Amino acid sequence: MNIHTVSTHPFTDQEPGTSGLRKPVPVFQQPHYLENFIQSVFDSLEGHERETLVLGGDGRYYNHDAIQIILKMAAANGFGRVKVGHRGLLSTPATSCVIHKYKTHGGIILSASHNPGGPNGDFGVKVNIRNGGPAPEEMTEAIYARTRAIKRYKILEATDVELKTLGKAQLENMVVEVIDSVEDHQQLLESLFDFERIHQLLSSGQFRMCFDALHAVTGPYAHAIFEQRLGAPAGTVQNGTPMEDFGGGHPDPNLLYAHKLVDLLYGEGAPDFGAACDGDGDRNMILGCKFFVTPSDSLALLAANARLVPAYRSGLAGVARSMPTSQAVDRVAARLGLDCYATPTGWKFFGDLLDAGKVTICGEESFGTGSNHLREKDGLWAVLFWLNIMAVRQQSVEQIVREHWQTYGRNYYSRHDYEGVENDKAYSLMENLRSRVLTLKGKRFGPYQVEYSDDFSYSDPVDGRVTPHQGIRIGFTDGSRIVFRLSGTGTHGATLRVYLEHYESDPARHDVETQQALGHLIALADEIAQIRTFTGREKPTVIT
Ligand code: VG1
Ligand code: CO
Repeated sequence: MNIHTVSTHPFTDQEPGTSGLRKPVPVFQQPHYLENFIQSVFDSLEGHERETLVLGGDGRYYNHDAIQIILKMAAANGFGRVKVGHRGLLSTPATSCVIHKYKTHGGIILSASHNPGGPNGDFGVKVNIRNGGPAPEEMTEAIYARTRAIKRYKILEATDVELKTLGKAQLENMVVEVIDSVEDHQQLLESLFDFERIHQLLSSGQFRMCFDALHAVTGPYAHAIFEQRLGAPAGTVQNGTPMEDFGGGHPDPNLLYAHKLVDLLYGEGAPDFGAACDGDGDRNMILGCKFFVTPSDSLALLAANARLVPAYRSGLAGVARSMPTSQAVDRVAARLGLDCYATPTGWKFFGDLLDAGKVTICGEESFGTGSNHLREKDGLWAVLFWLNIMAVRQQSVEQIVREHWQTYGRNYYSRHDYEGVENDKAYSLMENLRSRVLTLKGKRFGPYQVEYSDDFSYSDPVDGRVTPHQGIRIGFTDGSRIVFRLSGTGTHGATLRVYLEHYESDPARHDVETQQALGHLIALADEIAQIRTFTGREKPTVIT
């Protein structure tokens, strides 16, 4: 066999963030950069000899080259088999599904998720473990430690593997199996939802839906599921062909970056339902006719309506949200008598709770929801969940949300992002907050009185592991809240995220524009954290 052991030197910047290692493409293209990281991953995946690895990505620029490198490294490192997505495509939830279904040793997802792609865009590598979920902190720390000590990596010298045809090929002693990217995931989704009822809804001619794949990985999945299987007319799926640069856009399903879909849903003759997913298919945005559903409300609503879906007919074990996600789902949990957990940001923290059977549904304010069907968030799952609810309730998105607010009250919610702030300025702002956070309790700011304020520290209820410094939270006596944290997925400078939440029980006050309803809190966030002074910014770059 033609295995080369290549000498290399560590790169100091290979610390995985909230969701894998993310860097601009030219960083990944440096000689040995990807190889060092992958060797460090393999070294941390104990007992992988002769085992199976799942491999795929969201199709962004460098996906193809990276897959060929990883295949040759897997063969040189003794893997028995790699299941690789057709043309190198596998969404994040589909990868999780394949890992779990075939009980493989783990998987690698090539994606920088919602970050833009192309030669000057971002690339990323996410590592998933046996349960199908993202590698937990212990493992990402072990990988990072390896990257700082690495001296050599192993790679096979061979010609590239052809990924355009399904089937098996041999790469020396390792089998490369090119699998259908959609089939396994589609089957799983079909086992959860009432596809017959959704089919009736989508083919009735009375209900119009538009799905925007943003030229990212969900295109093939959405064509197969909505149009071919569920009877929605051709054209329901837009931008359904994955492109290396996502057509020049951000594959980020929010009001700013999915603005074409938003314009359509707010325009003349708008469809009844609109949805979009992100680059790697784990996020979702839900829109009704002239109506936007915040992800936090969506999570609460799915939990409240879960019994309408076959898979969750007998109820939920519990629910979980990331700490900055609004407390709307807590209100549902309280009423239904369910446990509700608050975890740090990032899907890896839900894995233990799901594996232990403590929760069934979980979600994040960042347009991510999922359940115990997988160990990743799942964009299409959320879209199908909404369709299932609408098919049963025969109501519009807006009616369903408004009824929810009547029952539970409304948690006005928004996230303000300050992107590309100079690192030292962002760190100083957080340090300043941290030094004062414990002194804020009891203080009055206009109509608000601080009930609690801390730097969020999470104790995993399953393994007891403590993860400190997960965001500064300031809670007020009326249930309102401000949270500050720095992003762990950006690739240029620092991104400050400010999460704002205000609770309103009175239905007569459920129609205020969100930024207006949060106006006092927005001003207060600046007063407490001195955002303008520290960052030099007058306003956020992105408001979601
Ligand atoms: C962001 C979101 C977080 C999400 C993460 C990965 O992280 O806030 O909720 O889990 O992206 O999502 P951060 O550290 O930048 O706030 V994805 O769709 O990029 O895998
Ligand atoms: Co994503």
